[in-house]
Amino acid sequence: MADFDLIVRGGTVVTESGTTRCDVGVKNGRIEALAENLDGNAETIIDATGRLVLPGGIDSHVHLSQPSGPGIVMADDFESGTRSAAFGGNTTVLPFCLQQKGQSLREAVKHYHSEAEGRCYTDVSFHLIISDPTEQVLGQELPALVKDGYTSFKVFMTYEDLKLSDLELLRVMDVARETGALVMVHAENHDAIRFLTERLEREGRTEPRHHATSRPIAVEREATHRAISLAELIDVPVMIVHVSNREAMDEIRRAQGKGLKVFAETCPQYLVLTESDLDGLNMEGAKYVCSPPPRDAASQDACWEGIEDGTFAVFSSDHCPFRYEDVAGKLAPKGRTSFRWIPNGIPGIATRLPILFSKGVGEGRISLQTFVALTSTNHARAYGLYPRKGDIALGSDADLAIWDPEKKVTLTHDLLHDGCDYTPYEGMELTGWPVTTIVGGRVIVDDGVLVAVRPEGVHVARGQSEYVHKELDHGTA
Ligand code: DUC
Ligand code: ZN
Ligand code: ZN
Repeated sequence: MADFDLIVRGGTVVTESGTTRCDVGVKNGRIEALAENLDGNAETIIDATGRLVLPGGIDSHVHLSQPSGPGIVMADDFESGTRSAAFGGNTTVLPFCLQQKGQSLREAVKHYHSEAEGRCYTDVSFHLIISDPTEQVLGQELPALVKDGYTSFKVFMTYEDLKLSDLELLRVMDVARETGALVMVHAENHDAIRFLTERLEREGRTEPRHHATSRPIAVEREATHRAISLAELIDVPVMIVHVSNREAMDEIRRAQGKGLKVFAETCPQYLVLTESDLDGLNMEGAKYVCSPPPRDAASQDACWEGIEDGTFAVFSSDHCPFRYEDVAGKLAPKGRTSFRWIPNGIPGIATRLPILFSKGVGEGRISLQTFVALTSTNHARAYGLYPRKGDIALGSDADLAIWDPEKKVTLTHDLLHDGCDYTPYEGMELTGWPVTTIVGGRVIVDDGVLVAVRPEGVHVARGQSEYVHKELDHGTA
């Protein structure tokens, strides 16, 4: 009988804390041995000479199979979304389970599980989106769901059907404090966006690029400040998601400097896209409509600075895919009448890691260790998956991404294997690519080919976020 199910030989293993030449022995889905020259045989041996062996990417901010308005269909379900995730070097993704107004949270959770069951190539674990914080939800459902391993929830400060009032935000934060959950905040001021949108529409300025005009930096900065202040009142940690610019970062840094448990996420679109991408002729700009919108070159620089100095704990995709050439997607008829009806979100589940690797590690902005922390380990720590995930350590799940650090790739949509029909990053030249993705010891993608026979990823119940009790050393990098 073989000693191991799988051995990855000859690679350079990178974790958040170091880089070593090391073989990895896997048995029953876990890492069972780490040694410079591992004795023993295995059913499968992968030669990783000249390659990097990293903890598989964890993308803690993705949207799959989410309802997105009448007639609109999200481009990825759990099968296509997690398949694409695996092509991009990810082994776990954290999608959202969205409570519709009037719906019980437990019902929503059941529904998303039924959508995901048997369809995931990577492992998954749900966050909750609280849109209707009734007494029943706050008093009973949320505490019970946190106990069951749904230990993080997202709240929105904008969108008609999702936004919570300050009072409701405080109530949800209070439950998070009581239960030890982590609150994720979408920080944009709803009334300000509504006012600006109505004014733009009255002026006939309805093209896709005015999506960005209707959500300027002040809208995000104000809401970020308010979310932090509310969290301070409750004394609860928060994660400000998809931060796009320096002014919002200044709010976050000020809070961090005061010792508040304020954590932050940014995404590839804020590093490599700008508002001018929304200027495309006809409806082309719709391909880049997401919220907050991409800003300008100075904002990109600011976000890079935040990545380098540890202001950002996590780097996620905010994958929220809609097909372009599709009346159920970006070219929905109503979207032609005003930017406000263009489905809001862009794909990025497969491109997150290669973009940060090439532009961050390759161009000398961050170390490999910081790359691993920002794309895997910190997600595991922030969302209660560590040390089962996010590390290459004895006993951890054998979730690995093997990278060819020299591979030159011109991004094209064909490489991504998602349900979308475009990538906002078409034509981008990158160096470094995840060539093999292994989930729980099973090879899922190898050399551009899906080799998994069937989707066998599982839902993972999570423990408490390490960040809830984190002693503040905001240099997470
Ligand atoms: N917020 C997200 O997190 N994703 C897509 C759209 C949005 O507003
Ligand atoms: Zn959001
Ligand atoms: Zn999102």
